[in-house]
Amino acid sequence: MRTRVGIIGAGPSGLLLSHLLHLWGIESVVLESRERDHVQARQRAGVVEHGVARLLREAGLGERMDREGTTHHGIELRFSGRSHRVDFPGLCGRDVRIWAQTEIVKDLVARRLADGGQILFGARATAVEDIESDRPRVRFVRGQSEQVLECDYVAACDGFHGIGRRSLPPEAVSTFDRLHPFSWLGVLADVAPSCEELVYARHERGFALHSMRSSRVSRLYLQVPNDTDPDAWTQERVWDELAERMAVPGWELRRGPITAKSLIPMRSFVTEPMSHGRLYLAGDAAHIVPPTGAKGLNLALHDVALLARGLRAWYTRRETGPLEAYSDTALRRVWRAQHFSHWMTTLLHTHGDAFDHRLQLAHLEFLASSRAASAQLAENYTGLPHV
Ligand code: FAS
Ligand code: PHB
Repeated sequence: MRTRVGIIGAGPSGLLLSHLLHLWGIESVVLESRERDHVQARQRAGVVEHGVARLLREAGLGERMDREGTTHHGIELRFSGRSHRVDFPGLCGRDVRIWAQTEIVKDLVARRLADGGQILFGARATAVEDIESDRPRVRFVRGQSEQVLECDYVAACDGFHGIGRRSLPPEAVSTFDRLHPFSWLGVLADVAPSCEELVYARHERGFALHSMRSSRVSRLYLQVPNDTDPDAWTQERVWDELAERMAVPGWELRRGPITAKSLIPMRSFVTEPMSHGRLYLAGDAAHIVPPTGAKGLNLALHDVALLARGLRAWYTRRETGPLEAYSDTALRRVWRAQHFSHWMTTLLHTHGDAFDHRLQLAHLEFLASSRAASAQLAENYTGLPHV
Protein backbone atom coordinates (compact mmCIF):
# COMPACT_ATOMS: atom_id res chain seq x y z
CA MET A 1 0.00 0.00 0.00
CA ARG A 2 1.35 3.46 -0.84
CA THR A 3 0.30 7.04 0.00
CA ARG A 4 1.86 10.47 0.42
CA VAL A 5 1.34 10.90 4.19
CA GLY A 6 0.93 7.88 6.47
CA ILE A 7 -0.96 8.92 9.62
CA ILE A 8 -0.97 6.72 12.73
CA GLY A 9 -4.03 7.36 14.92
CA ALA A 10 -7.63 8.45 14.26
CA GLY A 11 -7.95 10.70 17.29
CA PRO A 12 -8.57 14.41 16.74
CA SER A 13 -4.94 14.97 15.64
CA GLY A 14 -4.76 12.29 12.98
CA LEU A 15 -8.24 12.94 11.65
CA LEU A 16 -7.83 16.72 11.37
CA LEU A 17 -4.45 16.30 9.69
CA SER A 18 -5.95 13.93 7.12
CA HIS A 19 -8.84 16.34 6.54
CA LEU A 20 -6.61 19.43 6.11
CA LEU A 21 -4.32 17.56 3.70
CA HIS A 22 -7.36 16.45 1.71
CA LEU A 23 -8.53 20.07 1.42
CA TRP A 24 -5.19 20.80 -0.24
CA GLY A 25 -5.27 17.75 -2.50
CA ILE A 26 -2.68 15.78 -0.54
CA GLU A 27 -3.46 12.09 -0.13
CA SER A 28 -3.11 10.31 3.22
CA VAL A 29 -4.04 7.03 4.88
CA VAL A 30 -5.02 6.87 8.56
CA LEU A 31 -4.20 3.71 10.52
CA GLU A 32 -6.33 3.30 13.69
CA SER A 33 -5.91 0.35 16.04
CA ARG A 34 -9.38 0.60 17.56
CA GLU A 35 -12.82 0.38 15.93
CA ARG A 36 -14.84 3.43 14.87
CA ASP A 37 -17.39 3.20 17.68
CA HIS A 38 -14.66 3.13 20.32
CA VAL A 39 -12.79 6.09 18.85
CA GLN A 40 -15.96 8.19 18.66
CA ALA A 41 -17.17 7.35 22.17
CA ARG A 42 -13.97 8.10 24.14
CA GLN A 43 -14.81 10.76 26.76
CA ARG A 44 -12.03 13.35 26.65
CA ALA A 45 -11.93 17.15 26.36
CA GLY A 46 -14.75 19.67 26.43
CA VAL A 47 -13.32 23.16 25.85
CA VAL A 48 -12.33 24.55 22.43
CA GLU A 49 -10.10 27.63 22.44
CA HIS A 50 -11.09 30.74 20.47
CA GLY A 51 -8.42 30.12 17.77
CA VAL A 52 -9.18 26.40 17.47
CA ALA A 53 -12.90 27.13 17.02
CA ARG A 54 -11.92 29.40 14.14
CA LEU A 55 -9.60 26.72 12.73
CA LEU A 56 -12.48 24.21 12.76
CA ARG A 57 -14.81 26.70 11.06
CA GLU A 58 -12.23 27.51 8.37
CA ALA A 59 -11.80 23.76 7.75
CA GLY A 60 -15.57 23.42 7.23
CA LEU A 61 -16.10 21.65 10.56
CA GLY A 62 -17.76 24.39 12.58
CA GLU A 63 -21.41 24.10 11.54
CA ARG A 64 -22.59 21.62 14.22
CA MET A 65 -20.25 23.18 16.82
CA ASP A 66 -21.89 26.58 16.24
CA ARG A 67 -25.39 25.07 16.18
CA GLU A 68 -25.16 22.65 19.11
CA GLY A 69 -22.19 23.91 21.14
CA THR A 70 -22.23 26.94 23.43
CA THR A 71 -20.02 30.00 23.82
CA HIS A 72 -18.67 30.65 27.28
CA HIS A 73 -17.57 34.17 28.20
CA GLY A 74 -15.83 33.23 31.43
CA ILE A 75 -15.13 30.73 34.17
CA GLU A 76 -15.82 30.86 37.91
CA LEU A 77 -13.13 30.33 40.54
CA ARG A 78 -14.39 29.21 43.97
CA PHE A 79 -12.28 29.19 47.12
CA SER A 80 -12.81 29.80 50.85
CA GLY A 81 -16.59 29.70 50.30
CA ARG A 82 -16.53 32.60 47.84
CA SER A 83 -16.74 32.97 44.05
CA HIS A 84 -14.80 35.05 41.53
CA ARG A 85 -15.78 35.22 37.86
CA VAL A 86 -13.04 35.61 35.24
CA ASP A 87 -14.60 37.69 32.45
CA PHE A 88 -12.88 36.60 29.23
CA PRO A 89 -14.14 39.28 26.77
CA GLY A 90 -13.66 42.02 29.37
CA LEU A 91 -10.09 40.91 30.10
CA CYS A 92 -8.78 39.71 26.72
CA GLY A 93 -11.52 40.11 24.12
CA ARG A 94 -11.88 36.36 23.49
CA ASP A 95 -14.18 33.51 24.55
CA VAL A 96 -14.25 29.68 24.31
CA ARG A 97 -16.64 27.10 22.88
CA ILE A 98 -17.96 24.20 24.91
CA TRP A 99 -17.85 21.42 22.33
CA ALA A 100 -16.90 17.86 23.31
CA GLN A 101 -13.97 16.11 21.70
CA THR A 102 -16.27 13.17 20.95
CA GLU A 103 -18.33 15.47 18.67
CA ILE A 104 -15.24 16.78 16.89
CA VAL A 105 -14.09 13.21 16.25
CA LYS A 106 -17.54 12.13 15.01
CA ASP A 107 -17.67 15.04 12.55
CA LEU A 108 -14.12 14.37 11.33
CA VAL A 109 -14.69 10.64 10.78
CA ALA A 110 -17.95 11.30 8.92
CA ARG A 111 -16.36 14.01 6.78
CA ARG A 112 -13.28 11.98 5.89
CA LEU A 113 -15.37 8.97 4.89
CA ALA A 114 -17.80 11.18 2.94
CA ASP A 115 -14.82 12.68 1.09
CA GLY A 116 -13.50 9.19 0.25
CA GLY A 117 -10.73 9.37 2.85
CA GLN A 118 -8.96 6.17 3.86
CA ILE A 119 -9.30 5.41 7.59
CA LEU A 120 -8.32 1.80 8.28
CA PHE A 121 -9.96 0.92 11.60
CA GLY A 122 -8.62 -2.13 13.41
CA ALA A 123 -5.20 -1.46 11.87
CA ARG A 124 -2.48 -1.39 14.56
CA ALA A 125 0.85 0.11 13.54
CA THR A 126 3.67 -2.11 14.78
CA ALA A 127 6.76 -0.36 13.42
CA VAL A 128 7.88 2.81 11.68
CA GLU A 129 10.95 2.25 9.52
CA ASP A 130 13.47 4.15 7.35
CA ILE A 131 12.45 7.56 8.67
CA GLU A 132 15.85 8.97 7.63
CA SER A 133 15.19 7.99 4.01
CA ASP A 134 12.76 9.65 1.61
CA ARG A 135 10.62 6.48 1.58
CA PRO A 136 9.65 5.75 5.19
CA ARG A 137 7.12 3.01 5.85
CA VAL A 138 4.74 1.87 8.54
CA ARG A 139 4.21 -1.80 9.28
CA PHE A 140 0.76 -2.61 10.60
CA VAL A 141 -1.41 -5.56 11.51
CA ARG A 142 -5.04 -5.74 10.46
CA GLY A 143 -6.99 -8.90 11.15
CA GLN A 144 -4.67 -11.80 10.46
CA SER A 145 -2.40 -10.04 8.00
CA GLU A 146 0.69 -7.88 8.40
CA GLN A 147 0.86 -5.11 5.84
CA VAL A 148 3.18 -2.25 4.94
CA LEU A 149 2.20 1.36 4.19
CA GLU A 150 4.86 3.11 2.11
CA CYS A 151 4.77 6.90 2.18
CA ASP A 152 6.73 10.14 1.80
CA TYR A 153 6.08 11.25 5.39
CA VAL A 154 4.80 9.60 8.59
CA ALA A 155 2.68 11.58 11.07
CA ALA A 156 2.51 9.88 14.47
CA CYS A 157 -0.79 11.08 15.91
CA ASP A 158 -1.06 7.96 18.04
CA GLY A 159 -1.32 9.45 21.51
CA PHE A 160 0.79 8.99 24.62
CA HIS A 161 0.86 5.19 24.39
CA GLY A 162 1.48 4.97 20.65
CA ILE A 163 4.61 3.78 18.85
CA GLY A 164 5.42 7.07 17.13
CA ARG A 165 7.44 8.61 19.93
CA ARG A 166 9.24 5.31 20.50
CA SER A 167 10.28 5.29 16.82
CA LEU A 168 12.48 8.38 17.22
CA PRO A 169 16.17 7.52 17.72
CA PRO A 170 16.61 7.58 21.53
CA GLU A 171 19.92 9.43 21.22
CA ALA A 172 18.19 12.24 19.34
CA VAL A 173 15.39 12.78 21.88
CA SER A 174 15.00 14.55 25.24
CA THR A 175 11.89 13.91 27.33
CA PHE A 176 10.54 15.98 30.22
CA ASP A 177 8.13 14.14 32.51
CA ARG A 178 6.26 15.04 35.69
CA LEU A 179 3.55 12.86 37.21
CA HIS A 180 1.50 14.88 39.72
CA PRO A 181 0.75 13.28 43.13
CA PHE A 182 -3.01 13.26 42.50
CA SER A 183 -5.49 12.27 39.77
CA TRP A 184 -9.00 13.23 38.69
CA LEU A 185 -12.06 11.09 39.11
CA GLY A 186 -14.13 12.11 36.07
CA VAL A 187 -17.89 11.52 35.95
CA LEU A 188 -20.53 12.00 33.28
CA ALA A 189 -24.07 12.51 34.60
CA ASP A 190 -27.52 12.75 33.02
CA VAL A 191 -28.42 15.96 34.82
CA ALA A 192 -28.63 19.60 33.76
CA PRO A 193 -25.54 21.60 34.70
CA SER A 194 -25.83 23.54 37.98
CA CYS A 195 -23.88 26.47 36.54
CA GLU A 196 -23.87 28.59 33.39
CA GLU A 197 -20.09 28.47 33.02
CA LEU A 198 -17.33 26.13 34.22
CA VAL A 199 -16.64 26.19 37.96
CA TYR A 200 -13.07 25.50 39.15
CA ALA A 201 -13.09 25.03 42.93
CA ARG A 202 -10.13 24.91 45.34
CA HIS A 203 -11.10 23.34 48.67
CA GLU A 204 -9.14 21.99 51.65
CA ARG A 205 -10.56 18.53 50.77
CA GLY A 206 -9.37 18.85 47.16
CA PHE A 207 -10.06 20.33 43.74
CA ALA A 208 -13.41 20.00 41.95
CA LEU A 209 -14.51 21.05 38.46
CA HIS A 210 -18.03 21.42 37.09
CA SER A 211 -18.13 21.26 33.29
CA MET A 212 -20.85 20.16 30.90
CA ARG A 213 -21.60 18.47 27.57
CA SER A 214 -25.08 19.86 26.88
CA SER A 215 -28.10 21.39 28.66
CA ARG A 216 -28.93 17.90 29.90
CA VAL A 217 -25.50 16.32 30.50
CA SER A 218 -22.93 17.41 33.10
CA ARG A 219 -19.23 16.51 33.21
CA LEU A 220 -17.57 16.82 36.63
CA TYR A 221 -14.19 16.00 38.16
CA LEU A 222 -12.81 15.47 41.67
CA GLN A 223 -9.18 15.49 42.81
CA VAL A 224 -8.43 12.01 44.22
CA PRO A 225 -5.29 10.06 45.23
CA ASN A 226 -3.45 8.34 42.35
CA ASP A 227 -4.35 4.85 43.58
CA THR A 228 -8.09 5.56 43.68
CA ASP A 229 -10.49 2.79 42.61
CA PRO A 230 -13.40 4.54 40.82
CA ASP A 231 -15.70 1.69 41.87
CA ALA A 232 -15.11 2.63 45.52
CA TRP A 233 -16.93 5.90 44.82
CA THR A 234 -20.68 5.41 45.02
CA GLN A 235 -22.93 7.93 43.27
CA GLU A 236 -23.95 9.40 46.62
CA ARG A 237 -20.33 9.80 47.73
CA VAL A 238 -19.41 11.53 44.43
CA TRP A 239 -22.28 14.02 44.67
CA ASP A 240 -21.71 14.70 48.38
CA GLU A 241 -18.01 15.42 47.79
CA LEU A 242 -18.65 17.61 44.74
CA ALA A 243 -21.31 19.57 46.64
CA GLU A 244 -19.02 20.16 49.61
CA ARG A 245 -16.01 21.25 47.55
CA MET A 246 -17.99 23.65 45.31
CA ALA A 247 -20.27 25.07 48.04
CA VAL A 248 -20.87 28.83 48.04
CA PRO A 249 -23.87 30.59 49.66
CA GLY A 250 -27.11 30.32 47.70
CA TRP A 251 -25.89 27.67 45.25
CA GLU A 252 -27.14 24.08 45.00
CA LEU A 253 -25.62 21.20 43.03
CA ARG A 254 -28.21 19.29 40.97
CA ARG A 255 -27.78 15.50 41.19
CA GLY A 256 -28.62 12.81 38.64
CA PRO A 257 -27.60 9.35 37.40
CA ILE A 258 -23.87 9.00 36.81
CA THR A 259 -23.41 7.18 33.48
CA ALA A 260 -19.59 6.99 33.34
CA LYS A 261 -16.70 7.16 35.80
CA SER A 262 -12.97 7.10 35.06
CA LEU A 263 -9.64 7.88 36.70
CA ILE A 264 -7.54 10.42 34.82
CA PRO A 265 -3.85 10.77 35.75
CA MET A 266 -2.35 14.25 35.95
CA ARG A 267 0.80 14.26 33.88
CA SER A 268 3.07 16.87 32.29
CA PHE A 269 5.20 15.43 29.50
CA VAL A 270 7.13 16.82 26.51
CA THR A 271 9.24 15.15 23.81
CA GLU A 272 11.90 17.25 22.11
CA PRO A 273 12.25 17.44 19.16
CA MET A 274 8.81 16.55 17.75
CA SER A 275 10.27 15.27 14.48
CA HIS A 276 13.18 13.32 13.04
CA GLY A 277 13.80 12.69 9.36
CA ARG A 278 10.42 12.01 7.72
CA LEU A 279 8.64 11.20 11.05
CA TYR A 280 6.58 13.97 12.69
CA LEU A 281 4.82 13.73 16.07
CA ALA A 282 1.61 15.67 16.78
CA GLY A 283 -0.70 15.89 19.80
CA ASP A 284 -0.49 13.53 22.75
CA ALA A 285 2.15 11.48 20.90
CA ALA A 286 4.52 14.36 21.65
CA HIS A 287 3.14 15.99 24.80
CA ILE A 288 0.69 15.61 27.66
CA VAL A 289 -0.66 18.39 29.87
CA PRO A 290 -2.72 18.04 33.05
CA PRO A 291 -6.33 18.74 31.91
CA THR A 292 -6.78 21.59 34.45
CA GLY A 293 -6.11 24.23 31.79
CA ALA A 294 -8.22 22.47 29.10
CA LYS A 295 -5.22 22.52 26.75
CA GLY A 296 -4.62 18.92 25.60
CA LEU A 297 -7.01 18.80 22.69
CA ASN A 298 -6.32 22.41 21.68
CA LEU A 299 -2.56 21.89 21.62
CA ALA A 300 -3.04 18.79 19.48
CA LEU A 301 -5.07 20.68 16.88
CA HIS A 302 -2.58 23.57 16.81
CA ASP A 303 0.23 21.04 16.14
CA VAL A 304 -1.71 19.54 13.27
CA ALA A 305 -2.56 22.87 11.65
CA LEU A 306 1.15 23.72 11.70
CA LEU A 307 2.21 20.32 10.35
CA ALA A 308 -0.42 20.42 7.60
CA ARG A 309 0.86 23.82 6.47
CA GLY A 310 4.42 22.48 6.41
CA LEU A 311 3.42 19.48 4.28
CA ARG A 312 1.43 21.76 1.98
CA ALA A 313 4.50 23.99 1.50
CA TRP A 314 6.52 20.93 0.52
CA TYR A 315 3.98 19.36 -1.85
CA THR A 316 2.88 22.59 -3.56
CA ARG A 317 6.09 24.62 -3.58
CA ARG A 318 8.82 22.15 -2.65
CA GLU A 319 9.59 24.47 0.29
CA THR A 320 11.26 22.64 3.20
CA GLY A 321 11.42 25.61 5.62
CA PRO A 322 8.01 25.22 7.30
CA LEU A 323 8.56 21.49 7.91
CA GLU A 324 12.06 22.15 9.25
CA ALA A 325 10.60 24.79 11.60
CA TYR A 326 7.66 22.62 12.73
CA SER A 327 9.16 21.22 15.92
CA ASP A 328 10.62 24.50 17.24
CA THR A 329 7.44 26.44 16.40
CA ALA A 330 5.14 23.83 17.95
CA LEU A 331 7.28 23.51 21.08
CA ARG A 332 7.04 27.24 21.84
CA ARG A 333 3.26 26.85 22.17
CA VAL A 334 3.61 23.49 23.93
CA TRP A 335 5.80 24.93 26.70
CA ARG A 336 3.49 27.97 27.10
CA ALA A 337 0.58 25.54 27.56
CA GLN A 338 2.68 23.36 29.89
CA HIS A 339 3.44 26.36 32.07
CA PHE A 340 -0.18 27.50 32.20
CA SER A 341 -1.55 24.00 32.85
CA HIS A 342 1.03 23.41 35.60
CA TRP A 343 0.24 26.82 37.12
CA MET A 344 -3.55 26.15 37.12
CA THR A 345 -2.94 22.66 38.54
CA THR A 346 -0.70 23.72 41.42
CA LEU A 347 -2.92 26.74 42.17
CA LEU A 348 -6.13 24.74 42.56
CA HIS A 349 -5.20 21.27 43.81
CA THR A 350 -4.63 20.84 47.54
CA HIS A 351 -1.29 19.18 48.10
CA GLY A 352 1.81 19.93 50.14
CA ASP A 353 1.71 21.56 53.58
CA ALA A 354 -0.12 24.42 55.31
CA PHE A 355 2.39 26.90 53.91
CA ASP A 356 1.53 25.76 50.34
CA HIS A 357 -2.19 26.12 51.11
CA ARG A 358 -1.72 29.69 52.35
CA LEU A 359 0.24 30.54 49.20
CA GLN A 360 -2.61 29.18 47.06
CA LEU A 361 -5.19 31.25 48.91
CA ALA A 362 -3.03 34.37 48.68
CA HIS A 363 -2.68 33.81 44.92
CA LEU A 364 -6.43 33.29 44.49
CA GLU A 365 -7.14 36.46 46.50
CA PHE A 366 -4.73 38.32 44.19
CA LEU A 367 -6.49 36.90 41.10
CA ALA A 368 -9.83 38.08 42.50
CA SER A 369 -8.56 41.60 43.18
CA SER A 370 -6.17 42.28 40.30
CA ARG A 371 -7.33 42.85 36.72
CA ALA A 372 -3.79 42.18 35.49
CA ALA A 373 -3.65 38.83 37.30
CA SER A 374 -7.05 37.76 35.96
CA ALA A 375 -6.10 38.92 32.45
CA GLN A 376 -3.12 36.55 32.49
CA LEU A 377 -5.48 33.65 33.26
CA ALA A 378 -8.03 34.76 30.65
CA GLU A 379 -5.40 35.15 27.91
CA ASN A 380 -3.95 31.70 28.48
CA TYR A 381 -7.26 29.91 29.00
CA THR A 382 -8.89 31.27 25.82
CA GLY A 383 -5.74 30.38 23.93
CA LEU A 384 -2.80 32.15 22.32
CA PRO A 385 -3.49 33.51 18.84
CA HIS A 386 -3.12 30.86 16.16
CA VAL A 387 0.43 30.95 14.71
P1 FAS B 1 -5.51 10.51 21.09
O1 FAS B 1 -4.91 9.71 22.21
O2 FAS B 1 -6.84 11.13 21.27
O3 FAS B 1 -5.63 9.58 19.78
C1 FAS B 1 -4.60 8.67 19.44
C2 FAS B 1 -5.22 7.58 18.57
O4 FAS B 1 -4.17 6.72 18.12
C3 FAS B 1 -6.20 6.71 19.34
O5 FAS B 1 -7.41 6.60 18.62
C4 FAS B 1 -5.49 5.37 19.45
O6 FAS B 1 -6.39 4.28 19.41
C5 FAS B 1 -4.61 5.39 18.21
N1 FAS B 1 -3.41 4.54 18.31
C6 FAS B 1 -2.56 4.44 19.36
N2 FAS B 1 -1.56 3.58 19.05
C7 FAS B 1 -1.80 3.13 17.78
C8 FAS B 1 -1.14 2.22 16.91
N3 FAS B 1 -0.03 1.60 17.28
N4 FAS B 1 -1.66 2.01 15.68
C9 FAS B 1 -2.79 2.65 15.28
N5 FAS B 1 -3.48 3.51 16.07
C10 FAS B 1 -2.98 3.75 17.30
N6 FAS B 1 -7.82 17.37 27.27
C11 FAS B 1 -8.52 18.48 27.59
O7 FAS B 1 -8.25 19.55 27.03
N7 FAS B 1 -9.53 18.42 28.53
C12 FAS B 1 -9.88 17.24 29.15
O8 FAS B 1 -10.77 17.20 29.97
C13 FAS B 1 -9.19 16.06 28.83
N8 FAS B 1 -9.53 14.86 29.41
C14 FAS B 1 -8.81 13.74 29.09
C15 FAS B 1 -9.12 12.48 29.66
C16 FAS B 1 -8.37 11.34 29.34
C17 FAS B 1 -8.73 10.00 29.96
C18 FAS B 1 -7.27 11.44 28.46
C19 FAS B 1 -6.41 10.22 28.14
C20 FAS B 1 -6.96 12.67 27.87
C21 FAS B 1 -7.74 13.83 28.17
N9 FAS B 1 -7.47 15.06 27.58
C22 FAS B 1 -8.15 16.18 27.88
C23 FAS B 1 -6.46 15.19 26.57
C24 FAS B 1 -7.02 14.65 25.29
O9 FAS B 1 -8.14 15.43 24.89
C25 FAS B 1 -5.92 14.68 24.28
O10 FAS B 1 -5.23 15.91 24.29
C26 FAS B 1 -6.41 14.39 22.88
O11 FAS B 1 -7.13 13.19 22.89
C27 FAS B 1 -5.19 14.33 21.97
O12 FAS B 1 -5.60 13.86 20.74
P2 FAS B 1 -4.60 12.95 19.86
O13 FAS B 1 -3.27 13.59 19.84
O14 FAS B 1 -5.33 12.69 18.59
O15 FAS B 1 -4.42 11.59 20.70
C1 PHB C 1 -14.21 18.97 30.25
O1 PHB C 1 -15.28 19.52 29.93
O2 PHB C 1 -14.02 17.74 30.11
C2 PHB C 1 -13.11 19.82 30.83
C3 PHB C 1 -13.25 21.20 30.84
C4 PHB C 1 -12.23 21.99 31.36
C5 PHB C 1 -11.09 21.39 31.87
C6 PHB C 1 -10.95 19.99 31.84
C7 PHB C 1 -11.97 19.21 31.33
O3 PHB C 1 -10.10 22.16 32.38
